[in-house]
Amino acid sequence: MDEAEEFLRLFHEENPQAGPVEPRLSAVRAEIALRGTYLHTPDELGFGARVAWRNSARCIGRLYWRSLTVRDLRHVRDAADIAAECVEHLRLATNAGRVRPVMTVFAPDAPEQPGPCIWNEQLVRYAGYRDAFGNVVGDPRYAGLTDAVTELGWRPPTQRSPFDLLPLAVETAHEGVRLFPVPRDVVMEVPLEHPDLPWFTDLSLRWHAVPAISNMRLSIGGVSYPAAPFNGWYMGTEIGARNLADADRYDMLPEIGERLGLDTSSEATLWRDRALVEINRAVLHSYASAGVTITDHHTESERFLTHIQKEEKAGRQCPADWSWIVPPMSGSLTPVFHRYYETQHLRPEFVLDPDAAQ
Ligand code: HEM
Ligand code: NRG
Repeated sequence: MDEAEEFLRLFHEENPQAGPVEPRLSAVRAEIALRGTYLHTPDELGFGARVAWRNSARCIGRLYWRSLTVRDLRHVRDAADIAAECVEHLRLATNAGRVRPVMTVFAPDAPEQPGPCIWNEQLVRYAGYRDAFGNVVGDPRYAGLTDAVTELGWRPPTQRSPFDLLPLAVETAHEGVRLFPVPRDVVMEVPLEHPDLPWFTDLSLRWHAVPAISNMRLSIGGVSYPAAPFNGWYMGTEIGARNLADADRYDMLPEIGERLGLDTSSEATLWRDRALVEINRAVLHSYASAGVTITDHHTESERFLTHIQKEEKAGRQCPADWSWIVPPMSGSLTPVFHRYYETQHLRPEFVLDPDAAQ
């Protein structure tokens, strides 16, 4: 009830057209006394979802927080329906390349009735196949999830590739965990090419268009929505400086350094840094020429500072976590590097539960 009251006061304060908060507070008090929980109105849900984004201290993309489309699917409880609506989410979000920020909210937790949850960290993830020597084909980050879904009966394609789509693992209290393939045709992908290095296509790299996080719980006014996948669009460095570059992910820098003819015999030649720039150029160039929305870390850093200014003008502090906001390459070239941030924790929020699978 304390969290409900805090949230409802915020909602009525920021939405004067919703009228005074007191009648709503008494109604919610009575509902909680009766059922142990309460139902958000569609407006409360939409506001709660947008403010959870606004409060995400790790997110540099928050300038657009008001533009989130919220799909109210709280009545959807069966695994097959959840999987089908996740596929529809991808379709709506992809929008033929003009990516739209979307969130789909499934049934909340209630007393004696936990809501559904999605095991996958994102709706689109690539399998990681571990061999007997510990080498991985694909994305090593998802070797554990790949093992888990294989155990549950998933059959990988006969020709395994580094970019095979994992099925969705949807868990409900009444069905246990069930697997559903994500159809290839709803997953837009971008083959990577470099603006002036023709050999880059020989690497056969690609990435998916839409990052849709699906394992974070949405917490609004004391109510938990364990399945509430959301997406925006990519910032290039997420793909070029982390997913394809990290030594424990696709680890592409050594090969790109070799192909560039760099002297890789000493760290001091900065061959890694040079290879990193080229792979990031390839990511931004390829998405742009495929007509898929993407942003670069310079532009997005500027926008984030604009966002902080707007928030302060509106009388709010904007919590931010320096270690997540500063991009993973060329940090000091971006204005977000050169300052401190408020770090207080605000609700509504997205929460990553400790037992979330990857
Ligand atoms: C994290 C960018 C939209 C919520 C991040 C990160 C980036 C980013 C670069 C850091 C990711 C990392 O280092 O792995 C963007 C951009 C968006 C966008 C460019 C374009 C519109 C959204 C939306 C939501 C959201 C729509 C929710 C409604 C979050 C959250 C995190 C995050 C909760 C932290 C994830 C975690 O803890 O792992 N975002 N974002 N973002 N973003 Fe955004
Ligand atoms: N780094 C992760 C995605 C994390 C969230 N990033 C976003 N979110 N852009 C990756 O897949 O590389 N978003 O909602 O747009």
